[in-house]
Amino acid sequence: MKNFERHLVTSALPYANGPVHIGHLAGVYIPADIYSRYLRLKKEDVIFIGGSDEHGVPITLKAKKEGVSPQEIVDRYHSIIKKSFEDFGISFDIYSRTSNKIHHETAQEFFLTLYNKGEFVEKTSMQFYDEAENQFLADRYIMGTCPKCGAEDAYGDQCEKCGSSLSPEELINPRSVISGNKPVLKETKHWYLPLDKYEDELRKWILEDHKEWKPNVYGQCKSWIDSGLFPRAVTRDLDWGVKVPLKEAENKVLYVWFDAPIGYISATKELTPDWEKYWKNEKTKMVCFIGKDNIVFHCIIFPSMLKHEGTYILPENVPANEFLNLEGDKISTSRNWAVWLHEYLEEFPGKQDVLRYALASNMPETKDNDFTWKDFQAKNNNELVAIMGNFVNRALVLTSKYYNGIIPHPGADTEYEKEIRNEILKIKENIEKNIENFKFREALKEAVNITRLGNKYLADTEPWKLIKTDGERVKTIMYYSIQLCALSAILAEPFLPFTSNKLFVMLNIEKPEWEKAVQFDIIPAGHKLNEPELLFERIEDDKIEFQIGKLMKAKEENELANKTVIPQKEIITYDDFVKQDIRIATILEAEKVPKADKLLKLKVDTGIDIRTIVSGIAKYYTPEEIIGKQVCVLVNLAPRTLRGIESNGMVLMAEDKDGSLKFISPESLSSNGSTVS
Ligand code: B3M
Ligand code: ZN
Repeated sequence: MKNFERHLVTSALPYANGPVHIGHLAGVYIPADIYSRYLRLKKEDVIFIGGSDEHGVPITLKAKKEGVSPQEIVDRYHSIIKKSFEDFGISFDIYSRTSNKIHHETAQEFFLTLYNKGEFVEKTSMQFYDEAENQFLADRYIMGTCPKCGAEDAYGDQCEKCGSSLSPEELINPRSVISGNKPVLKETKHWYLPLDKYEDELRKWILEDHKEWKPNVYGQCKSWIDSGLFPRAVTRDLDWGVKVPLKEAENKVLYVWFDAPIGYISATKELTPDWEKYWKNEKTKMVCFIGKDNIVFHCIIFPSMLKHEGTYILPENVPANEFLNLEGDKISTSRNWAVWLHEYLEEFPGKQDVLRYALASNMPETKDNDFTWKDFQAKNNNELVAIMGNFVNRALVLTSKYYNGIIPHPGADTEYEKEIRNEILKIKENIEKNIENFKFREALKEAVNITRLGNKYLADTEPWKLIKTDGERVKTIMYYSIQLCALSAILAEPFLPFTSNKLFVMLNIEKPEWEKAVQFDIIPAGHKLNEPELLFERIEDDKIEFQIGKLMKAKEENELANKTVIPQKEIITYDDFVKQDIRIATILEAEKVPKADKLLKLKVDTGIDIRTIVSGIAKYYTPEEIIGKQVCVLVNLAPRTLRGIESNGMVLMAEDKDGSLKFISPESLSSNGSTVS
């Protein structure tokens, strides 16, 4: 094991093309934050790097869709994302962005070093081109049928259905995402990172030297390497991104996956003039937190770039998480199947730690996991409130009641107190060991065990009974209970920073050092506590039902959007069509038909006559709002009797996918009796 002197913690740079959701937090930012907070508490030299990834096709596509510039898109989402992270206490030392000048310069310099060392392979090839749009179709600009699984909406770089990584020429029936056109092939030159040449060194570095990596990460790397590596283009024919710093490549930019990880370096430069100490010194331990879809980039491509640039260290570990699903379904921005962080905070103000807790205790560390609102509620009510909140509250309230909030002097320890001391030693050790091995769920469990222990202590010793017979013993029990509160506040800080702070305030102490969290004299006898408050509150069913309702609504809207339009009916002749006599008419009167909740009885002026029509529109219009309105009426329909009323004709309506009805009306006032054809 190497002896490291400092830590460089990076977390994947989210694309600035949308807000962040619980999947982002659980997959990357909560584990990275727990790890960094822990190292800081241990007084290690650590920097925690984050930022927005502001290049790449997802951003330009979004800009195009909204008719705004890519810069406008990234400005908007960078600030939303940054704020969400701050709100949830993700303790970055810097949260930067890749549109910064310093990043463009750093990425260009990096490219040039590799270029000058002759690392790249230059290749001219035929690539897909959209003639109507005058644009090459890189990555997500091209779609087609996946050659591996047959999905019809695979992208030029990846099929989201089966997860295969693709290149555009593999797609069957390729089409341009911008215009839908069939692309043509056009010659272009690009620069490639020859991963095939690096295969042996990668095999040794990962498969032999990093057997300790998480099995999901190691496994993915092994399968990449075993199936053979190929040169990877690091330039693109696009106009949004970091310009390729070569005269002959004026209209090209760096591939987003080439520039984005360099973003970690540029952000460090921005943070400190001492940045080289973190990036170019073997005594630094670099750990990259990412989601599983980023493994190849962080384990194979980025390390190859760093190694062949020549002056940088490589990641020591890449603890990628799997995915978090939501209520049994894949989280999806386009389907609005997500819990957005900014919306959560509006609906659960001040409850950052509840979400942090629910996500950390259910983190997809080894396999995909599911977030459900019921589970969120249970974790809050049965764990945070019932275990941690309950213990702290009992300890503080009893101390306030018996001693006016002043910590009593303890008597001699009994076996029970000795046991508690031993337990705490074990708990702290377990928390440390688990965090250091990226087992955050286990670590969190241990942190909660402190208050579990406290609850058992109170239940076993029953100070509320003892106070009548053995006041001295109660002093010891309350003294120990308060120390346990303090220990829990220290050891839970990496996971629940807001709660921990709140607890320090109630205990009326400054944050003690992590290493002290085995001692039982953190708060001295005679110290006065502040007024106790509840640490957590129950979340009732109505709040949870509201959230579930929101998701159900998103599901319905989606299903609706995906419903196909009714197919065309069989062909008719002009003569068939003109048999219908449709006229503009004005609604003169309207009233509800008694005992029929769908029907309105209308009196309309058709220009020919004034007649009665019964129409099934009561769910969509009130009688008052339609009086005076002009509509289209089929006047030569045979009369029908509905609820005893003779209806003479039919008001034409547009029926939407969800079955709702709307009038078809002339664009401007027309005379009644005008024909419609
Ligand atoms: N923006 C992809 C993603 O959000 C990408 C990560 C970059 S990390 C350098 O999944
Ligand atoms: Zn596929």
